[in-house]
Amino acid sequence: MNKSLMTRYVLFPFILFHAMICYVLAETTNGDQYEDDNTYARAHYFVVSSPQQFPQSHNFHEMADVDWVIFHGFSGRSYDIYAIEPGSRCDIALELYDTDGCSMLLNEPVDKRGKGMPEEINFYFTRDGLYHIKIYHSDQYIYGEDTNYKIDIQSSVAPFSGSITGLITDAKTGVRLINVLVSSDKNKQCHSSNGMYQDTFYDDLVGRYLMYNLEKGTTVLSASYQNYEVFAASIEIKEVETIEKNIQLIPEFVLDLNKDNYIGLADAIYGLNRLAEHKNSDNVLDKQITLADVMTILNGMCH
Ligand SMILES: [Ca+2]
Ligand SMILES: [Ca+2]
Ligand SMILES: [Ca+2]
Ligand SMILES: [Ca+2]
Repeated sequence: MNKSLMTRYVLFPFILFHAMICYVLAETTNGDQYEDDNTYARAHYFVVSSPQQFPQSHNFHEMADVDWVIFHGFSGRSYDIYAIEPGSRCDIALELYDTDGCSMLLNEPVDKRGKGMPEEINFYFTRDGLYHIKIYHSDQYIYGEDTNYKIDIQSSVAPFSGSITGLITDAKTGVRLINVLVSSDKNKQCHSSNGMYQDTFYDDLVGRYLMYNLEKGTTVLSASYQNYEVFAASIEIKEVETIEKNIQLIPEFVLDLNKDNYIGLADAIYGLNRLAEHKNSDNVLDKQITLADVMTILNGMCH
């Protein structure tokens, strides 16, 4: 075997294997995807009772790491908050806070079990609002490997009306859009959040809308915003469930590539022709036309 073959068949798998080991180790000691969430205003939003919302995976990556999660709780409903699937070194403590993020709703933290064991809170709300969960290790000096856990929140099985929630973003830039009017054909209305809730700014609320107390059945949901195409979709509302529907609004005119005051297939074809003329260069002369623009137009037509 010559030297280059040696490199290919022996050295390369060896390097790959070590890279994988390093990756796995780094994964367990890096902050989870919701960091930095060490204060209640940095909490991430959990959609309760949605089939699309999976338990959120967290860990304690550094000494005294604290994780916060927020969710909408409705009056007259009971909620189960679970910290599950803890790693072998993970001893979870849970606290539940009121809508102000500062007043604890329980007399003491919930920490009934030890390492590698789940914890849970059951709570009945008498007021609608945004509630806060604080999660931390019962021993602040333990962190890193095997301190992973998941958070799940479920509402009790009693029948209640459905909700729709989601993020509203600019289809071209992905930026979250605030104060977008969302309405249903059953006379419900709401606006996407500007992030403010009870005098506190929450990053993760920006662009989120929530429409609740919806009747079972088909609802036509629409969203409109200045300088954007009107969005409309038919949604099947079920009891008990929260439907997650993210809305991507298409900027008007920006995508009217052939300038005929209408966005449609002609613009997609125009865009593709221009890209072909310029050998698929991303920057077409006076205006930037990209393949992403063409995809956005085609996507918009599919809705
Ligand atoms: Ca964490
Ligand atoms: Ca944290
Ligand atoms: Ca515990
Ligand atoms: Ca056009």
